[in-house]
Amino acid sequence: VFLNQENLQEAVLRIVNETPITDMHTHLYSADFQDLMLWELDDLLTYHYLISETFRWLDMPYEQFWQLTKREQANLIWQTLFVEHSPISEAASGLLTVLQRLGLDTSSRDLEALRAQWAKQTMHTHMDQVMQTSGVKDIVMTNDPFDAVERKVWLEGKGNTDSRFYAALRVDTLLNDWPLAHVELAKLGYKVAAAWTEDTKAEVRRFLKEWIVRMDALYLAVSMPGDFVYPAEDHRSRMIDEVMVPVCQETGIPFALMIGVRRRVNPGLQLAGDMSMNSDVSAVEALCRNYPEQKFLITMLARENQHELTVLARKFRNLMVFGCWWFLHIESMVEEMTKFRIELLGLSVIPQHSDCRIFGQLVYKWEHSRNIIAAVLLQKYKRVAATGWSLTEADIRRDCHDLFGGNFWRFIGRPTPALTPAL
Ligand code: RAT
Ligand code: ZN
Repeated sequence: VFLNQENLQEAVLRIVNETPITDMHTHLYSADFQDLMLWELDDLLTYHYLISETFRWLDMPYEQFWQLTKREQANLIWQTLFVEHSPISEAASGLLTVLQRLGLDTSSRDLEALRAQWAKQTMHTHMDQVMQTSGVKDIVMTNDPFDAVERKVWLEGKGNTDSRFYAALRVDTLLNDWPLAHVELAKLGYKVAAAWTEDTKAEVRRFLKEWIVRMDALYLAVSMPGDFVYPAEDHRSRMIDEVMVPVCQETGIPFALMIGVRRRVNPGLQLAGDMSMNSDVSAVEALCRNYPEQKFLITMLARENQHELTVLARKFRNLMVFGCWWFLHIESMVEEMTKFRIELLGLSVIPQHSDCRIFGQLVYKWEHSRNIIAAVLLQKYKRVAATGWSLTEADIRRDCHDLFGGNFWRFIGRPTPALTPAL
């Protein structure tokens, strides 16, 4: 069946909404991780994106806020961002999208009433409903073996019991805080020292390989400051060249770099105190050129870097651009970035990841982004249809499958899980 200008819109919107999503970078956890798995209404309200927005209006000293209980913080955030002002920012309106889609009464501004409605769910019914509503089928976590709470779960042989969740091995400590990393590794029984010796390198490689296997990690991941330079005569370059890339090659997994964060520009805000900064795209260029057999998943935080990064992906097939990260995960930026990425790369991108920290956020982050992606696709399809090119529903289905998961699984060299049983 060929689509025409009239029925194209209906078909694109329907198919985009039906396509199962792989969320390739989140901070969500499966139930195996117990207290790390955040899903309550107060968790949603105390999201660090909302905390920094709330402080725009508060006179309260930062320390006083952090001394409040989570419930008290949530009350304050609700009062400030939802009662005293209209909740129209991306993060605040997103919370309302979550409440609405989960069937809560958003016309009431009574937080206690909303809490009472929320309490009718259990964690497990909530997880199922959120995945159903958001269309997310597969969730990639962020897993850090330097986190003692998380490490315990993996060492008990748990962590991989829910097949909807996948691991990504986070290596920030090794790259960005070697003084801490070598001490921690020694405590864990690896024979490493501060000095960059052959023994130390071999032991860090052993550590990474053991954790990749234990987690069945899909990729290595790190977030880097904008002043990350590569190649350089420094710890990061040595760690990448002599430890991380060799381990990725040996185990056959990609390396994900999220570049352009300046941590704690305002330490008083804690997790909410990080800033974005411009990066040097030539670091990614050098990595892709030096290691043509190594796959790199790359996202950057500065809007200023996006176009150059997208052009770079035209030059290197081992570079996959992904997501609109953090401060770019807003309506205007998602639209702009999705458009020029598709204009420059066609369908060979991963347009979005959620970066969710609280489970219910999957609902809003994906609904907001999916609508924008659908609108961009529709515009592009209309243009080719106007030339007389015939488009079928199967074409659109294939394209959406690629954008919302297929490209990710193909790039990392694994079959798309959602399709495996049917094939
Ligand atoms: O988006 C976020 O929640 C940030 O705080 C970071 O976690 C960032 O996404 C990262 O993975 O470093
Ligand atoms: Zn993240």
